[in-house]
Amino acid sequence: MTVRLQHRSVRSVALLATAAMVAACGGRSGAQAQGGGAGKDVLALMQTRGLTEADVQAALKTYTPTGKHDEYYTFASGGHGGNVIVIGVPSMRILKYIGVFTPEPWQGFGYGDESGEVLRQGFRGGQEITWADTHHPALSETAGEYDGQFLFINDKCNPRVAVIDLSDFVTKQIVGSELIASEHGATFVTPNTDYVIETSQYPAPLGGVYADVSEFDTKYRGAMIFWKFDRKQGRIVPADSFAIELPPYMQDLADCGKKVSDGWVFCNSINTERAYGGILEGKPPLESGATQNDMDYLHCIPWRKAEAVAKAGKTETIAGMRVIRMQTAIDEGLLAFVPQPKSPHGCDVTPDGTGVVVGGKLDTHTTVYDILKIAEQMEQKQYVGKDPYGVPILDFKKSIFGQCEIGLGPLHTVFDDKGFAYTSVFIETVVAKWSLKDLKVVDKLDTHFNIGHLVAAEGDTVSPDGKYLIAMNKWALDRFAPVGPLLPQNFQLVDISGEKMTLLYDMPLPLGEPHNAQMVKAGKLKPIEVYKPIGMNPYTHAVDPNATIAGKERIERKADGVHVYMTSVRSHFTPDIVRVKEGDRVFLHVTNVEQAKDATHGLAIGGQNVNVSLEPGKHCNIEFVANKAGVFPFYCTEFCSALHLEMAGYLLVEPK
Ligand code: CUK
Ligand code: CUA
Repeated sequence: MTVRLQHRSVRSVALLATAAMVAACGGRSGAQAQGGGAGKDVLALMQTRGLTEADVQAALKTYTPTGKHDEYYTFASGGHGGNVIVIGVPSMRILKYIGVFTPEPWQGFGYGDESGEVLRQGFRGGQEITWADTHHPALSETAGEYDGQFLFINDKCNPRVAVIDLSDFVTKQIVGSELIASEHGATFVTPNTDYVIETSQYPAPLGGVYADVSEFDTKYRGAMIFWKFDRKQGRIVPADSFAIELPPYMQDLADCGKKVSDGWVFCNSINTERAYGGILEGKPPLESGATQNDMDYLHCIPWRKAEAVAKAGKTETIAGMRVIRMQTAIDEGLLAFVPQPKSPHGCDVTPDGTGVVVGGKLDTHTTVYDILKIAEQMEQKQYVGKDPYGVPILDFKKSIFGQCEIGLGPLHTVFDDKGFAYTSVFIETVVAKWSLKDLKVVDKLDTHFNIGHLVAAEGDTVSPDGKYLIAMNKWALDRFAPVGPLLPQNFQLVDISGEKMTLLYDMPLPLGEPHNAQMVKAGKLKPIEVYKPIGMNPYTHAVDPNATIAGKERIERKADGVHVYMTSVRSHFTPDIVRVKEGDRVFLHVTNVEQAKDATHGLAIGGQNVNVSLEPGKHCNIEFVANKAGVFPFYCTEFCSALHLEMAGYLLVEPK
């Protein structure tokens, strides 16, 4: 296909290209003259490749020359890939995959050392689980601003929450409670990251016990868990965490109040009909049972009050979790509902903290709830009714700012620095930009194709940046070269700095449906370059008691097995011959004694499913049973030096 450019357009492109070349040359002598020639080359290139002026502008806005870093990090959930993907913006270059709930071979995550312990923390009821359906990553916040220290992410399928330390981009902890059987409204943090919120989705009897689904109304329940976060330790403290029991609706998404609404948390819900399917038992399918009501309920919870109630001991312990029972929550004024139109989705608090925006999958509006009005009515107990469980209901009209007529199927909303909101509209497949002041749509941008979440630069904090937005679309259909029936997802980078949104870049994401992401200023993160001092264990944040000092390498036979104290340095392991007997338990205490930034080694042992990553200064403890006699070469997996292939040794397992 040839693209014919209008004369005027050709000239302006030439000018644009020239300007870009001149700028790129940094005004060095001769740049002007070179620029003219380059402009002509650029034009020829455009014509050969069939690029428009808009294409070139988009390219210039995203292209990041070698050696230049991106302005933002985006942390995207890997969906049912169970991991986190780190992406640079505006280049949309993938910077890292972080293994979270799923083993990640490149990082040696889950292949023999303590990282396996982290994965094991996430097993449920003795069941080994090595995948997850990650949905909503949340960056830690201080006073409602991202502080660049931690990232949390949830698993919808096996209700769990993971803690990732952004000093080394490593998953440090997984917590889960058998109080609930699935979740969705996670992870969302309070403005100072006191708590990480996790809310159930599909109701089930609390605590993992059995009750037939016919007892749905009486025995099935939902719950919101408040995981206490200890920032100093960088860990969630389950013993200090608590939950609130909720009616058996499908609690969906949550968000915490901020500024004027600090101390509140909101959660939308679906299926207040309490349908539970039963197609072969003569009942309507779940989806039609769950869409009978015109209104579901926004859950409004003053969490600071709830925290005080939990501290006062008005809880019952279920599956090891302190639970504020539903009746206590009602009696203490911890829970009220406001009606929400038609299969609501999304729950996003505005940057100033006065409103919470909710979409509706079968609605054409976004509704902006007025948090202060809600708080006031709850304070004065101005209720218009009760749900079947006695939870008070507020008047819809008296609880909202208003509604924005937006298009069919609004989902999620993020914000910019100029008072605009951006909502993903699923059925219409657009991003709708609308004014928070007068609730009017000012622009729409087509996405390719089914948009789910969207993320804007610092777009869910108290001070969004504007600039960039990524539409996270499910299934790319025709945007990329075909790769078989399972389609990649499509992240579309959008420039939101001007009045009109402009599409800049399509990035295929060959992983699970990614749901949500967070976009943070790159400068806020201060990752370490090497582990210091030598012998640091990333999982204890301390020099490991078994750290091996260069020159003190040794092999010791102890009561529990053979302990090998090993070091790695370019280009050898010491010791490089390890002799054990068939059936021995083997402990490898390996320290990478290097401190140069790129001196990473890996240690892989044939036949043992052992593969660890040894970043400079890192120590790890590997444990396995040598249950098969034979000769097992081990070697370094990182091309660390010219003699990397020679960085190897033998594990000799002598027959009994
Ligand atoms: S849900 Cu995925 S598009 Cu899990 Cu946040 Cu709305
Ligand atoms: Cu060390 Cu290759």
